[in-house]
Amino acid sequence: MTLAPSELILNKDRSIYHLHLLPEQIADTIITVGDPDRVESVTKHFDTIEFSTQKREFKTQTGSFKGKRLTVISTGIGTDNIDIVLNELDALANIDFETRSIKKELISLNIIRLGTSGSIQQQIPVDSILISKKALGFDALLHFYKNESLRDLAFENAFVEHTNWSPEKSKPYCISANQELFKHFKEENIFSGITATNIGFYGPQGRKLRLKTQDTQMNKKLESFSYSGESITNLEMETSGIYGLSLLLGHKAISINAILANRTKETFSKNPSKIVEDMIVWALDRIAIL
Ligand code: R1P
Repeated sequence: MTLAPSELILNKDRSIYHLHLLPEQIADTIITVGDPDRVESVTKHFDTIEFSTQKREFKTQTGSFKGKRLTVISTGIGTDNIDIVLNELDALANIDFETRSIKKELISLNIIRLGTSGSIQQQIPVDSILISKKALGFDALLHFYKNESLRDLAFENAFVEHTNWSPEKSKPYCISANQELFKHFKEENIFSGITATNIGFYGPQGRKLRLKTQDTQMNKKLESFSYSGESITNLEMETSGIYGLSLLLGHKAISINAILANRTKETFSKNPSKIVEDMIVWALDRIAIL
C-alpha cells in the first residue's frame, strides 16, 4: 500500500513533517525528554554528537555514548505531542520514504523517557528516581487506536469504581512497561510504581489556583487505590501515550522519572536540576549496556 501525501507528510528535503528528521538521522535507542533544554543536559555526556536539529518543541541530537549510538529528542508536554513523536519516529524506522510503503522487516526501537514527575505517596520522597511499571492514562490518546488486547481492563474497572470516575472524562487506560527494559533498569535504590498520566498540569492533577476542580478528593482517591498489591505512585503527562503507542507499534518503552514534588506533603525539590542530572548520569550508564 502506498501512503498518500496527506497521510505520510514529508518536507521538501524528504524529512518527516514535524520532527524534521531523515531516517538515517535516528539511532535504534531513543531517549525522550519533555524539556528541549534537557536534550543537551543528556548529550553533554556524549563522546561525540553527529547531528542536531530543532523544529517547534522537538529538538533532536544523535551521537554516541560509550560507543553506543543514541538519539535524544524532546517531546514538549503532553500525550498529544507523544502521538506525533511516536508515529514519526516509527515512520522514520519502518516506512520506506521512497516507495511510501511499510517496510517488510520492521525495526523495534528502545524508547526511554527521562522525565520529571510528582509523587502522591508519603514514602516516595522528592529527589528520588522512580521507574513506571505501569501507566494509567487519563488522556484519551489510546482510545483513538484499536487497542483491545493491550489494556488491563480489570484494573481500569476497579479504578473507575474506587474513584467514582466521572463519565464525562475519558476512561482511564492501563498499560504495562516493557518487562525486559523494566528489569534492566530496576535497582534496589530506584523506586517503581504505577504512573498516572494526566491531561493537564493544574486541575487534572488536583492543583487549585483560582478554579475549582470537578473532584476535590481525586488525589486522595489515587493515593488510596490499590489493585493486586500495587499502588499509584506518581503523576506526570506523557508515560501512558509512550507505553500505549510503543506496544501497538512493536517498540520497547520504559519511563524513568526524577521526583521533583511530593503532593501529599506539599513539598518541592530545593535543587531540582541535581536529581535530574543524577537520573541522567545513572540512566546513561544503564543504557550503554542495553
Ligand atoms: C510539566 O511541568 C511537565 O514536566 C513533566 C510532565 O510530564 C510534563 O511534561 O515531565 P518533563 O519534565 O519530562 O516534561
